[in-house]
Amino acid sequence: MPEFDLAIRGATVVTASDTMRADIGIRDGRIAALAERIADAARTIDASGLLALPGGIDSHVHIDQPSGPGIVMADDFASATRAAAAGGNTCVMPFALQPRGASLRETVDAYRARAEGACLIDAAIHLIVADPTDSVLGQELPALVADGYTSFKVFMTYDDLVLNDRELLEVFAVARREGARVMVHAEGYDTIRYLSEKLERAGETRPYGHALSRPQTVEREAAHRAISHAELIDLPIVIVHVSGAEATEQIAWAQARGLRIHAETCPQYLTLTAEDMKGIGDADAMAGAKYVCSPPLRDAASQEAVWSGIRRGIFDVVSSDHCPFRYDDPAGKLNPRGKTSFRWIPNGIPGIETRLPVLFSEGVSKGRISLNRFVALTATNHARLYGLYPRKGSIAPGFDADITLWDPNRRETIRQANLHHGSDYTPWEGFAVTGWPVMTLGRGEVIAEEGRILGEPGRGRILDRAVDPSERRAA
Ligand code: DUC
Ligand code: ZN
Ligand code: ZN
Repeated sequence: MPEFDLAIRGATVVTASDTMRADIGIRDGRIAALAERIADAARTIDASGLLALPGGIDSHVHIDQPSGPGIVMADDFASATRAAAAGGNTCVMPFALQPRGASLRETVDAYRARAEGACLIDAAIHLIVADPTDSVLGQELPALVADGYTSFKVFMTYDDLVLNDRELLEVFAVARREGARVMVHAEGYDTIRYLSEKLERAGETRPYGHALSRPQTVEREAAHRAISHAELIDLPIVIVHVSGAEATEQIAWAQARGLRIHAETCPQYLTLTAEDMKGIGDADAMAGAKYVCSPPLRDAASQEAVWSGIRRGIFDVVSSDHCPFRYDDPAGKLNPRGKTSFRWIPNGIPGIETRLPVLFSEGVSKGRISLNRFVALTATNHARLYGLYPRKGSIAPGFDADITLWDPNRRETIRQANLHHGSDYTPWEGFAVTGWPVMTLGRGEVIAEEGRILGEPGRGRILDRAVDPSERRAA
């Protein structure tokens, strides 16, 4: 009887801290050994010339999420997790969004039921707290945290989601008491409304108006406010999808004060700009809608500021913020109201399958970040921030055998035709990359190889998490 179910031989194993030539022995879906040479296995994969990376963890994705009247998200759990696996990921973290007036418990139960049996890779569910009533704060949230939903997102904008300052403080206080992780969408509601209405009155309704309605001051002010609230409550928070220089500056300032402010950015803020929203050179005046996301894309100077923040350790994670809508679809970007004003174009872009190649190519291949930092930004830190470590996020004995075999030299061009998501476009159409996922293994099973999906839909597990007891403190 061979000692291992599977051996991966000849790869260069990369973790957040080390790079080593080692064989990987896998038993019962877990990494059982890491050694120069391991014993016999029932099956062997020759990975000579490839990197073995911890499978990507994408801790910020939107899947099958309610998106407003008449608007339908382009991915369900099956298509999103297929695309994720093809792009080298082994775990995603989508959001159960509480509609105002609804019970958080019922919301997450219904959302989880849609995920169960549909996912190709593992998933852990965050909550979105949109209606922090007394019973949500006093009963539902503490019980849900105890049940393994240990992270939630709050919004500082959007009619149906915005929390006022008092509500933010109340949610932060519950998170502190329960040891939960809070993610903050930092953009100021009133300023966006003021600017949007002013732009519309002036006839600026193009998709590009979206960028003008949410300048960096809007994100900077909200980031500062969230940081101040977090300081007051003494709660570490994650400021998500940081788009530009000004919010980055606020976070650097907070961290220099010794505050535990974590930060996430996304490949779109490193590679695309607001100019893309003008649809220049495109016969279709609405083409800029493909790039409408929030916070909006910025400029080249901001890209540099965010890269600098990544290099200086200000950012913990790079997520996709995959929020997919179809473009040429009345239930997507080109919905009837969206054609009348940027205000009605659903916010979000697809990126679950392209996150790793884009970041690897622009980061590692271009010499901006090390291989180890890439692993930290795309897997290890996600697991650490959201309670999946030491089950996921590294390659070491005891971890789930979630591994991506990566060709660092492979040149590819990103094409919608080759992607697996439900959207009908990619913002990175024609984008050339160096570095590509060759094979994705989830808990020791090959689930994607060279763009082909091999694993059975429904094999992915919905993961519960536990809080770190040291994070639980009296309010
Ligand atoms: N926030 C997100 O996190 N994703 C898409 C749109 C948004 O506002
Ligand atoms: Zn957001
Ligand atoms: Zn998002």
